[in-house]
Amino acid sequence: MPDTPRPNSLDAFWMPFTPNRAFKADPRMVVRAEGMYYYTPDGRAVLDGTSGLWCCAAGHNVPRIVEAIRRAAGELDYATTFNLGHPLAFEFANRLGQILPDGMDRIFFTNSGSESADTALKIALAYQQARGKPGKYRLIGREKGYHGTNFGGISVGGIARNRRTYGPMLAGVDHLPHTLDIARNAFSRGQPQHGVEFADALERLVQLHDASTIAAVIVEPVQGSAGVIIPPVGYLKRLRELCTKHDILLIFDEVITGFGRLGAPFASQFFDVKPDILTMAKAITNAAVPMGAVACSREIYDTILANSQMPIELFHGYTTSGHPLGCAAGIATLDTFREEGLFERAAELAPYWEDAIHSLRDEPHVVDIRNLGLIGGIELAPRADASRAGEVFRKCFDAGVFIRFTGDVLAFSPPLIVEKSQIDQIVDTVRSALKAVA
Ligand code: PXG
Repeated sequence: MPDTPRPNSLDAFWMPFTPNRAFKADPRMVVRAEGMYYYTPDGRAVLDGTSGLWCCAAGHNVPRIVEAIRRAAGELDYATTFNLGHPLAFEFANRLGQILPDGMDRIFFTNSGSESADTALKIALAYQQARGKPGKYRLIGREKGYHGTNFGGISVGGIARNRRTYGPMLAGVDHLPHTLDIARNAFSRGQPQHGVEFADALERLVQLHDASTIAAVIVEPVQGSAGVIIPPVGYLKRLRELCTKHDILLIFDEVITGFGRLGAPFASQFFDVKPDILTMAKAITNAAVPMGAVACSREIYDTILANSQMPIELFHGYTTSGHPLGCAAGIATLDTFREEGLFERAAELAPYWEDAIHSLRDEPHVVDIRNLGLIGGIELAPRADASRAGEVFRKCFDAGVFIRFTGDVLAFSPPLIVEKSQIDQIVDTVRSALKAVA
């Protein structure tokens, strides 16, 4: 006899990036959220120190966004955007163009950051073909890079455990070195001073492969998933200069840095470095509806359209590209950011956040603290058995604060609506947890 399905059984849902056996033996659940808080089934409030997963930048269940989704769902549940239009998709693309770096206002919609990464890589290749340089096919990523979990993203990505199970992946990929250098840069406040020369590794890849074979370089302006790695002073500018010098496209994966995380709309504006292609997801809808997007320079869009031999210029797209609910949520999210001045708020709070997180410097196990904008990372000394950071995460949750951990790093990205007192609560809770772990 098969098991009778029980609606509350934890067996069927194969949870992503989760130790399923351990979680299901000792689950943590939330059933509701509002503003800065999640609520557990027994009604306990848990302060969200990580915007869900770097995504609820305006806090949870923002009434304006919830209402926009309700309205859209009642009006037009779905329409394909293949050979058919609906106004919200055009409106949202136009609105995104207003906050993106100048001239990067040609927008391709996806449903996630992973799809955005793969879409960006494909557009880069299509562009090189369209301009008569099909030999420029190589894609350059970076060690410790995270560009989602699809095959393009893991190929250019550099997190070993996300790659090793999945075979040879894309051919013609190489990697820049990562920029984490704790020996020289531990406890830097904001951008580390040492490491601009890591960008020069691109020169060596050009010598090895020749620029005539390289289509694009893709990097996260600030690396999140691999454990919060802040670019050294001057590094991104140097990378831009080298890409321009060698006629290589630069792709910024702004899935976590987009939408105010650093106190500017995008990291591109914060660092004053303009990529050719920029990917988004997560906070694009405040994560209330799954969505992603890729912004391209007009040069790229115009070149691909002008040189197409086929009526369809790019053979790529998703059934739910530009979904009405996502677009409605996205427009309401942009309205919320603007009316509540959330990008400015993030910039104002960043120094307080920096002081608060660096106050943990002398706590047990802490080997580095990294921060920029409203991002923070605390690296702990490794331990032979299970990760210390995982234990700190669980202790914090039990004490009413939700944070994120990855390997030995505690990661923080509070909603941009966070209050100073809530920053204090996050830091005090982490402090107690650090003292309590062996
Ligand atoms: N690019 C970057 C830079 C990301 O951070 C993705 C792409 C993929 O997005 P989707 O929507 O396909 O998940 C991400 C996702 C973490 C963590 O450890 C970060 C992400 C995902 C899961 C965990 O902080 N970012």
